[in-house]
Amino acid sequence: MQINKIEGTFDVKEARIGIVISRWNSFITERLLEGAVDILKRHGVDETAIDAVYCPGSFEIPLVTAKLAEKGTYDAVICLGVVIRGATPHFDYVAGTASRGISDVMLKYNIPIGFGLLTTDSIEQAVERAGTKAGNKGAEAALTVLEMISLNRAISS
Ligand code: INI
Repeated sequence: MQINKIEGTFDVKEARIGIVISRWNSFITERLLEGAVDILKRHGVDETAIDAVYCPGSFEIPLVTAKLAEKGTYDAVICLGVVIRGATPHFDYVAGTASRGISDVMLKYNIPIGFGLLTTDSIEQAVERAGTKAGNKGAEAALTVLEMISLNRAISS
């Protein structure tokens, strides 16, 4: 085929990454952070180029993400949070507001954002997605932003 195929790689050396991490369910969000940082470092991102900013809960993630994005100094932001469904509609408000807010920031500031927000029915499901039998959602989000940084650069070049 003669088409021009443009795609990202995971080979992103020079990149400044902001990570927004919620303290709510911190025993799980800290595992997501470990997964994300591990992937970034193993793909050549310098530890000193990674800033982790802590916020109270997932509801606050969009505001902190917007603050980082508007600085214009980060190539991407990774959002890490865990919202576990309880018996009340509170879950839907927190998870829905956080998810929509994160994607709003991505489009408003035109910056790749890794969506590492776990929304699960139980703590067990969250643990499974934070470095045990179902992988690590923080690591997945980090891989995604590496590809998106590379893709953005390829499209712009
Ligand atoms: N925040 C979370 O990140 N996860 C949750 O599971 C959660 N629950 O269940 O309530 C949660 N609530 C706090 C919320 O994000 C805000 O910090 C709080 O409402 C203050 O604005």
